[in-house]
Amino acid sequence: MATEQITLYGAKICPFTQRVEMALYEAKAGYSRFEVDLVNKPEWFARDVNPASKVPAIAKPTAAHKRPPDQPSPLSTKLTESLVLLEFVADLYPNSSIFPTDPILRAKSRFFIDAVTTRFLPPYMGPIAHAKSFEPFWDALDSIQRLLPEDKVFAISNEFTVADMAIAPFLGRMEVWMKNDIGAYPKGEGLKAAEYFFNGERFKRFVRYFDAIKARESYKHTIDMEYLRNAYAARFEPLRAKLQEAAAAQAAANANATTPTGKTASS
Ligand SMILES: N[C@@H](CCC(=O)N[C@@H](CS)C(=O)NCC(=O)O)C(=O)O
Repeated sequence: MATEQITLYGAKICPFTQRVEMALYEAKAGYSRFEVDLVNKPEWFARDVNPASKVPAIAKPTAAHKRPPDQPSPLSTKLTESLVLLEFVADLYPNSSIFPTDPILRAKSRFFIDAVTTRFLPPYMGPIAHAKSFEPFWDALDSIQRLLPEDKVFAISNEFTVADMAIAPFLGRMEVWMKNDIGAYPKGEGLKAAEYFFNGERFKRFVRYFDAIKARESYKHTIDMEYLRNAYAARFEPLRAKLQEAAAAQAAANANATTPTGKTASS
């Protein structure tokens, strides 16, 4: 199959894009990549690539429909949804070992990915985007940690598979916001969280797993920590300032409400 015709439409900020790009890299696929500016998307993107207007998306034109990435043929095949795309890449490259062939390991991969979607992702943005307590997030990490086999390097086996690619980009982004103390939460909370996660007792197995992920070339090649740091700071520092202002205003209002007014010492 002529896979060099694949175009991946993605965005550096987007963890779902990184999932798919890691798979393409691990499978040694030939592909071109088009960076979509999510704030100012090209007018043809929703029309000709993904009606949901989201990245990642893959275009796979036949020779007859081959065009430059910024002029995609409406007639070429378009596929979307990162988890669907992970399986698509695995199907295109059956010898790549990114998706196990053993039925039990395939089922385990799917189970792990389901846990990432249903347990890990829901509380994932709570602390950084909404200044919510870290507790639900720690519990979610714990539930994933319990799935990691003690005697294997990765989530399912010693092979790096789609199961690992499903979670890796989110761990990378978590590392960026924690270690740089970026988030809607009060200053200092990110660093405390980083200390708790990376150096504490509770997540030792998880950290070992994350270290193995970080050693993969496919991970290093598809993540830009500096870019993420700047993008997150631009987005979440103003949010923190706004939340703190609101909290200060509320505290002042509460203080006024409890201060007796109109009373003098002689009255
Ligand atoms: N469920 C989708 C989620 C994709 C998604 O939410 N992508 C975001 C960027 S990370 C997006 O394109 N959002 C549209 C926008 O920002 O306008 C997947 O797994 O591919």
